[in-house]
Amino acid sequence: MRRLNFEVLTLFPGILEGPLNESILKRARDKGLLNTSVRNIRDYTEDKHKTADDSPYGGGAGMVLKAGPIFKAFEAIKAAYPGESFLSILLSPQGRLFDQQRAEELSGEKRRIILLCGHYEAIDERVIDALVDEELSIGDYVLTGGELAALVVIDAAARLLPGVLGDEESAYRDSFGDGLLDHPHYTRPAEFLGRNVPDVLLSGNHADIDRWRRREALKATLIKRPDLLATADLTDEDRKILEGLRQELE
Ligand code: 4GX
Repeated sequence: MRRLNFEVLTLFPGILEGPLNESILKRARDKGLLNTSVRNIRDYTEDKHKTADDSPYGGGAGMVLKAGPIFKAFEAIKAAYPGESFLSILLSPQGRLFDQQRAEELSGEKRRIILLCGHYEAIDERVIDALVDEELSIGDYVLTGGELAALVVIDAAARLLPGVLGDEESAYRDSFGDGLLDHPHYTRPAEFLGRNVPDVLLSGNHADIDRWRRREALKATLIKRPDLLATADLTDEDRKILEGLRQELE
């Protein structure tokens, strides 16, 4: 059985709690497919004020997450799983962009994955040098902390584990698997606000429906995210359809 093990290090464990205890992630945890442990970095401070951050050397505004407590937390994790190996990831806007390919790779990861969440502006560089294997960013924008990014990584990787999605849900697993955007979807009623469901979807002809969906996926990708076509899994037939769509859209 494939299984994912995450250790999350954060100053705000409560941010992770809700999302890990709802819906598909909750079910994956209950089934033993996803194992998550969330540790508070503050528990690894050693002074009486439980100081996790400090002002930056060289001056300037903002606070820097101290190295000491994070080193202690890593030691505690390693001591809790003797003989195991770990992959440590820092969530940061300086990281490589997280994408579906990295999600797929992580979903097959055998090592226990440590997700380090910085709050405040920064983290002491010696943590990155000595403890961090990889920096990942979930996008080119600035969050208040790494916790939401850690949840994104856990969510995207966990849903790719066999058994996490039910049969109904797993049909959607491949919607990005070929690198294309999804085709449009419709459900009852057949007419809504004067707009009709495309006839082909009511036809019962599954070959026609598959062709329509593929064409719509290609069309959506061509219009909304043409950059994805460079790396998408395309057949010769797909390329012909795209040529036709480009003509039509001119
Ligand atoms: N994708 N942030 C991390 C604090 C911080 C700064 C530098 C380590 C180094 C983000 C993102 C993100 C905001 C999380 C700054 N920690 N994380 N935080 N975008 O914006 O992952």
